[in-house]
Formats: sequence, structure tokens, C-alpha cells
Amino acid sequence: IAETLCIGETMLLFVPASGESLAAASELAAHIGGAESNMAAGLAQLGARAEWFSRLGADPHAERILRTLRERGVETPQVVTDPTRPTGLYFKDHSSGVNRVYYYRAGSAASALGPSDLAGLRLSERRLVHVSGITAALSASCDALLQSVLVERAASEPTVSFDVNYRPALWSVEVAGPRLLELARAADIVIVGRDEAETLWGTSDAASVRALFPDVAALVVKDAEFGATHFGAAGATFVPALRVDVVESVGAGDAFAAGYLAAWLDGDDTATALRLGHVMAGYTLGAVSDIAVLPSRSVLRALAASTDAEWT
Ligand code: KDG
Repeated sequence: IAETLCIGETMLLFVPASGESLAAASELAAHIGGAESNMAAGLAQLGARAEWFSRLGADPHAERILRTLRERGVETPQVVTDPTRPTGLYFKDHSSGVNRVYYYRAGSAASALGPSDLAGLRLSERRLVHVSGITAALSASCDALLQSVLVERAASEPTVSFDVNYRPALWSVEVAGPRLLELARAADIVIVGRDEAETLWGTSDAASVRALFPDVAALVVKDAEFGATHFGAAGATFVPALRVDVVESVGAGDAFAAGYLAAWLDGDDTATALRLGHVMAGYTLGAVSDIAVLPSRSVLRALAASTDAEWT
């Protein structure tokens, strides 16, 4: 059984092959995208055993998703096929330099995820369960699943990490703000963007985000190209980001989470964990797909171990 279980929707993703706009492009490249499976793929690349669980339709998109994730080393033994609902899909347009996403996921197979799915997933035998705030926005049953995994979990259950992942295309700040705060407060590890926290909760700097989550064992506040601050029992640790040329940023947050959590699983110190997060994010920022092609674990690890001038 994989030590880490990631739960959440993965979709078929279309992106213009040429960097043109969606309106003008004559060819679209097919990829897959889903915050939690992007994270699982990053963990697998770093040598951790990661399982992804969700629901998919009985369609070729599901086949593509499963094949791609398995090629990336992600385990998918319990994914449910629902012949009554389609696999969700989405389109990404970054031609204007701003990311725009167009979702076709209402009523998707994954939107029927719910607490009853947890029964066979053997949560108590894992070391880490990873979920994100996207799931809370998908349906009432998806939100109830997060309620079970985070708020109502039994003491025997493993560490739960929560990436806040506010997606404005799915729900308003007014609804998302209080709900994501409640869910995040119930997690052991919380990962959130400084801007995202500002949008959701009106905070300014990392310290003001920490003030919202004084009891969370590990809080990571990412501040885009500047770096990330970790708050834990030993206080605050800031590690600057890598200087990279940004091609397209979707998926970089998941890659960061994968680096940070892989190091956490390995028992690394906080600074190394944040650096591995930045290395993983750096590769994803340079790619249009949500899951970047990455070098080997040893290369990624060596980059994370270096503290010289390449760090801003
Ligand atoms: O973090 C990247 C994800 O947002 C992307 O891969 C697609 O899961 C996705 C979503 O819901 O936007």
C-alpha cells in the first residue's frame, strides 16, 4: 500500500500547441491536469510511493489519465469508473501572458466523490493523505469528503496535508474564504500562496497568515518568485525561490507541494524541504503542461542540496 494517498479530480486538459490563443489555435495538445495527481506525480518522481484516488468516466479520457499517471509512477489501484458520468475536462489559454482556464467539469464523474468512497481506502495505514481546496468547490458530496478527511477524522488517521488551491472560476471568495479557512485549520500541514491568502482572508504578509493558523503543525506560505516561509514548532524559516524564466505557472504549486512533502516524508530539515519545493516548481514554471518532465531524483535532490548563487 502506498504511504501517500492523494484524492481529487483529474481532468483531460487541452492547451494550444503553438502558444496561440484558444480562439485562434488550430491544434490543441492533450494533457492531463489535476492538482492532487500532479502532486502525486511529483512525489513519485522523487522516489515516494504515491497513490491517486478519484472517479473517472468510462471514456477514452479516463484511459489517458490512468495511462499517463501510471507512466509517471503513480499508483491507481482503486480508481472508480462511473459509466453514468463523463471525465471532466478543461482548456488552458496563456497567450495573453495571463493564465485563463475554462472548465467543463460540472456533473463530472469526480464530482460524485463523497465520504462513502473513503471506506476502502485504508486511510489509517497511510503516512500521509493529501487533499486540496479545489475538491470543496466541486459538489456537496465532494465537500463532505473533505469534511470527513479533515474535520471529522479519527485520531488514528495519518497526517493530512491540505493545499488551499483557491480556484476563482469555481466559487466566489465570499463562499470559499470561510470554508477553506475551516478546512485548512483542521489539517496538519497547510500550503497556501501569500496572494491567495490575501484574496481569501485579507491577510498581508506570511506572519499574518500564520496568525490565522496558530495550531497547524506545519504551515507553508508561498510568495511567488520571492520564496516560501515555513512556520512550525521551531519558528519561521524562509527560503528564497529559484530564479527561473516562467513559461506557464499552472501546476507549479502542486510541484512545490510534491518537493516539500517528499522531503517531509524523508525526514529532511525544513530548509531542504522548501528548497526541493522550489526546484520542483522551477521545472514546472518552464513547461506548458501541468506536470513537467523532470530530471532524475538524484539531480533534483542535488539541486535542492546546493545553497550557492543560483538562489535569488
Ligand atoms: O494546480 C493545477 C491545477 O489547478 C490544474 O492541474 C487543474 O486541478 C485542476 C483544477 O481544478 O484547476
